Amino acid sequence: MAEKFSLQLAFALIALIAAIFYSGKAQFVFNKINQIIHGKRGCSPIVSIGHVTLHYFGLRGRAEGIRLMMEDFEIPYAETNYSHDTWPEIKKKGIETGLFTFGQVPAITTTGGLQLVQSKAIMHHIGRSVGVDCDCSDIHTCEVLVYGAEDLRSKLGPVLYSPNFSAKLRDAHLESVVYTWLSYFEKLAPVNSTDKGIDGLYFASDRLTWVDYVMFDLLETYVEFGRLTFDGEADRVDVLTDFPKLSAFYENFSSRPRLAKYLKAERRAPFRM
Ligand SMILES: N[C@@H](CCC(=O)N[C@@H](CS)C(=O)NCC(=O)O)C(=O)O
Repeated sequence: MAEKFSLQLAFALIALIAAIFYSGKAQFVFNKINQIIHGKRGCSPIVSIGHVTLHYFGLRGRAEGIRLMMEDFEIPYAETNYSHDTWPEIKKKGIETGLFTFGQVPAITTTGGLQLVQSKAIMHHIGRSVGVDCDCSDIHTCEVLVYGAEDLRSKLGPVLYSPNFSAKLRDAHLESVVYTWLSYFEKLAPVNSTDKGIDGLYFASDRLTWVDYVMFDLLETYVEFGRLTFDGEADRVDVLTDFPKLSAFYENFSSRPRLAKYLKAERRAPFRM
C-alpha cells in the first residue's frame, strides 16, 4: 500500500515538474524557490558574504560604491589602503597570486574564501548576498544603467588624474561630457509612484536594488567633481541643478540613515588625493 502511494507521488511530482517546464514558467518557479530558501529577493540570491577585505587605495575612486553598500548593509569590512609607492610591488604580487585578475583594484577577499575584482561585479555580488539583486524580469534595465554608468565613469579618470588638471579642464569636461550624459540618465531616473504603492525613488524593480548604489555613487562622484575649488580659485558648480529627477533621487538616497552618517564621517576616504 505504502509502496503504491510512493509510486503515485513520484509520478505526480514528475508530471508537475514536466508541466512547469512545458508552461515556460520553470525559471520563475525555481527563482521563487531560490528566494524562499535564501529569504532574499532578486533574481539570483546567494548566502551572506561574511567579513570582507577591500583592496584599494586610500581614496574613494572605484571602491566607493562597494563601501556605500557595505556601510548601508552593515557588512563588516577592513581595508588595505595601498599607497602610490607600495602599489607596483603589490600589483606584481597580486597578479602572481591571481588576486588582481587584471592587475587592478578594487578587489575583495572574504572569510568565505571568495576573491573578486571589477567594482560593478563586486557590487552585484554584495547585492545578491543582501537581497537587493534586480528582479529577473528587469535584468536588462539594470545592465543598461550599470554599463551606461561605467561608460560615463571611464571618461573621468584621464581628466581628474591629468597632470594638467585645472578648473578650466573641469568645466570643459562638465560642458562637453558630463551634462550630456546626465541628461541621458535624467530620462531614466525614477519619479515618485506612491500611488502604485512604491515607497521611495528606485531605478529598477520598483524597490531598492544594487543599481541604486551604482547610480548614487556615480552622481556623488560628479557632485564632488563640481565642488572642487582649486585652492579657492574656482567656483563650486552644482552639477545636478538642471536635473530635477536625478537631484530628487540623490537627496532621497543620501538621507538613508546609515548612509547619511557614513557620508559625513571623518573616516571617509578623500575624493581626490
Ligand atoms: N573596470 C575596473 C577598473 C579598475 C581600475 O581602473 N582600477 C584602477 C584604480 S581606479 C587601478 O587599479 N589602477 C592601477 C593600475 O592599473 O595599475 C573596475 O571597475 O574595477
